[in-house]
Amino acid sequence: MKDTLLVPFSFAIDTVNGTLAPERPPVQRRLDDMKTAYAQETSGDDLVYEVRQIDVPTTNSNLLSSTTTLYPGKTNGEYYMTKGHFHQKRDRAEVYIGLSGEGRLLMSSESGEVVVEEMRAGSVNYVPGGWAHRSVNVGEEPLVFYAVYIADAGQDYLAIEHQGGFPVIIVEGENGPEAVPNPRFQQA
Ligand code: S6P
Ligand code: ZN
Repeated sequence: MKDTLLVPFSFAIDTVNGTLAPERPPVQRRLDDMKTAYAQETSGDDLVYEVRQIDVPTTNSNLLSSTTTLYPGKTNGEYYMTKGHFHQKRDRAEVYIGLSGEGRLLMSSESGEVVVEEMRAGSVNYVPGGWAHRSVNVGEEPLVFYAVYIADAGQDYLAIEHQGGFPVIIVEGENGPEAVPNPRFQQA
């Protein structure tokens, strides 16, 4: 079948707050939406992050992209973070481009390997297929980044829930943010 020919388009990103022009409605995640994501159960209506997606058809080898604005804060000593996911189609890769703030990108494979990378304005993180990814705001300002990925990737949040999160969590240590073992993690 012949691919649909899309018309080229452009957006402008506000790199400090992650909003788009033309505007896109944000998906919002509050503590209440992620009660079991943290090592200790949490709740509350505090806004943790917002995602604004530039929609394209999820077929025909398009690239989906979005901004994430992850607010600063902590719950039970853990920095605010995204839920985190594997891609539903495990081999789909993704690129993260840091726009502002300071964060950590937590990546883990299905066999439990872990890699933690830094995120800041100008950072580029490559997430290969097969690696779950979660971003964490370790600074005082919103962490804003742009993500680009193959449009049919999909997000598998359940696999992360089933294994009790990621193998490590990011907490404030004596010398700043540090990764420590997640007491809830169970190798799938
Ligand atoms: C999508 C990409 C990001 C995240 C966003 C929120 O593949 O990795 O756009 O969706 O940062 O994270 P999460 O884990 O709630 O989808
Ligand atoms: Zn992803």
